Amino acid sequence: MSKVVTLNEFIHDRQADFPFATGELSQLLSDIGVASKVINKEINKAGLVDILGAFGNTNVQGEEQQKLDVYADNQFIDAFRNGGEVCAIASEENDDYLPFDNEGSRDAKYVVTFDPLDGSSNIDVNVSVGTIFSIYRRISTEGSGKIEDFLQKGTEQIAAGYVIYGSSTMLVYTTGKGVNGFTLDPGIGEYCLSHPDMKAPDDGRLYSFNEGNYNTFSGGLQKYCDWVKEEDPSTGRPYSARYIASMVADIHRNLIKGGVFCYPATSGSPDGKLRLLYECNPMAFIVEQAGGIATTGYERIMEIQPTTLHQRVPALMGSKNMVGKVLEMIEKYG
Ligand code: P6P
Repeated sequence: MSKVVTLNEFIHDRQADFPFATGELSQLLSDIGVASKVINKEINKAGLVDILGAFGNTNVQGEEQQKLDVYADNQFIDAFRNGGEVCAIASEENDDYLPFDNEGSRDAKYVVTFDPLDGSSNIDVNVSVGTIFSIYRRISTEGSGKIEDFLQKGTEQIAAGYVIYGSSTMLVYTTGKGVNGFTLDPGIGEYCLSHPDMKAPDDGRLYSFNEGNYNTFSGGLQKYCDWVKEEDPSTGRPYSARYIASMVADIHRNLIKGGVFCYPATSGSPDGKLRLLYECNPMAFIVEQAGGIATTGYERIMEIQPTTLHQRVPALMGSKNMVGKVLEMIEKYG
């Protein structure tokens, strides 16, 4: 039986990947792991404890805040503030970024953007939800973090990852040297390396589109959604629709089995629904590091210059050849 490698052991072993590494990033990744384990416990008992139901507030997106959203947000904020590696955070649940002015954090070298609990409307129907995070090196030179620290292109990410709270709880991350997945072993309370060097298959048969928006898709996307339904055994068609309205779960499945995820501009979300800083960029970093493509349909997601914290972009990402086919249809039909 091969030796179990825990997340902390792996992070520590890979520290040498970073020239002049002084351990801060390792500590930060470890802090994220600990916070996610605390949140996982609450998610697993959500049906039992009266913490379901909307918190009553609405977040900057105008979405009702589920109590677990707020709980998860607070857990990560406390972990980052107390960990001493982060000088500021930006989160889906907070209208503005949050600078840390406590002694140990004010001069820290990293900022983190995160969605503490993506897909949280799925919690009370027991569908997988996720945490998504991006880590950047600050560019401001003194004091607490500043807005410019967050408005960096996705190509500047030092690390990115997600936690999927599903049939098992997994933490998947990249530091730009491949993607590795760790499954939480509840028996020992440790994330253990279960998916080393994850690679997205170049091809697949799963497509993740909310076809309820079909009528407002661009011509190219409508053509693709028609194309996947045609009978053609030589290309494995018809494909299978797999969409559970939880970005982390949909993309995680597609990374493993091969597939394409798309949340384009729609009449309800003319710029797309998903947020650039803490959903699309981190997931794009992971997908690209796993050998896939992550685009808006017109440009590489990680090349977009952010202008605001909560800006939305269209998202098309997954297996290289499947995304390529969608791009071909967009090129031809708009
Ligand atoms: P729709 C969840 O609310 C989320 O932000 C993503 O996780 C998911 O992919 C998308 O929205 C689902 O949106 O409009 O299809 O329900």
